[in-house]
Amino acid sequence: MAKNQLNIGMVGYGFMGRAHSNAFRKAGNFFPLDYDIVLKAACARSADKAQAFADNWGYESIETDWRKLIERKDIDVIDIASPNDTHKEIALAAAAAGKMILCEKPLGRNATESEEMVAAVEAAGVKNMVWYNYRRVPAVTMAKQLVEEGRLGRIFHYRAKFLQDWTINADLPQGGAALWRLDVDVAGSGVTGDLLAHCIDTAMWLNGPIVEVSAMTETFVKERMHNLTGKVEKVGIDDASIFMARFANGSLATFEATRYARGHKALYTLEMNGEKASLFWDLHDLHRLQYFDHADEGKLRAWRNIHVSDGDQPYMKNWWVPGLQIGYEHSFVHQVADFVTGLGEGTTPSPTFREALQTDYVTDAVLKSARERNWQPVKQS
Ligand code: SOE
Repeated sequence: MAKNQLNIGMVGYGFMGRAHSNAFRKAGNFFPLDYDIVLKAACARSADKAQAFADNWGYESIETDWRKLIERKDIDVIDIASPNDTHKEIALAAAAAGKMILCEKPLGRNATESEEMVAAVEAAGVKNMVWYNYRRVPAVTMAKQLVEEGRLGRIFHYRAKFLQDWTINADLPQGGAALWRLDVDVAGSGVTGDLLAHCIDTAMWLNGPIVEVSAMTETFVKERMHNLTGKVEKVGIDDASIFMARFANGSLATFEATRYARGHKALYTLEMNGEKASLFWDLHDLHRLQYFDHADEGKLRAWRNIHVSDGDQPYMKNWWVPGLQIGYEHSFVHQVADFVTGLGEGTTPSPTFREALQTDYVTDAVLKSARERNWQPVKQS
């Protein structure tokens, strides 16, 4: 029987445009979906760049103005994979046109923008989801299952880090296509919105709401040449951000992100310590979940190093034979598969814009706490 088509209109052609496009192409090969995903159009301001991207990934057509893309009747889903300063305007227009929307993280540059985006999709009643992809790394999804099964018991501690080292060079410019993450007007913030947002999303998914934070941030390189103006300009982003937090369930947390941890490229780690058990995950070893269960027999009690690659572990029955692992890009494939499966079943895909807004409430509170050097309550959505 012919399947319905789900036509994708992609805005953006960078790192995330590639990650999402790869996921759209692969999801139907590995997961039984009710829809055929069609890469209908790719949009970028430069026709050459849009065409090269479309040719590489198999998009049928291109647009050079996202407004035109949104007007097209043959587009069902607008995927926003362009820099953060474009998210709100595109999302508002796409919602008004009745399109489903997938948006790269963080949702807005700040919670005020995100609130408008949530109001727009909820008023329009359109499906919406934010690409917090790490939830769908099988080992992380399995951590969620273990927590939900009550295996950790009462949670005492949550600990997360996201460490990189790619901006240490003071001669690195800010701004422009490759370096907009360093330009505060485009990005909204530095590592708080870029890296800690991932840690916070996973943390609240696993351990519930964060209610208060106390933070410090630092900008180590204060001025950088701006690629668009050609002038040396003040750097407005946070290069490093560290905060303590209290969760609604009473557990205590520490979070750290930096782009100045020499030797670390994308070291995202998380750990939870509960009354009965603990777990630990490391993005550099992403198929493994470390698990310690105090109920194990004393003389054999130890951290288990679980290679999450078996058919009864999350997502893995759709991939290879047991023992063969998958990687970073598959977390995006899983997100597409879950989104499309949700459409068939009429369920709400997660994380929604509203859930991502809650992450932005935390990052806003972190930045405010760092500015004011005090504890900040976190607004609840
Ligand atoms: C930044 O270097 C970055 O690419 C983030 O923007 C992504 O969200 C993160 O997953 C990896 O690091």
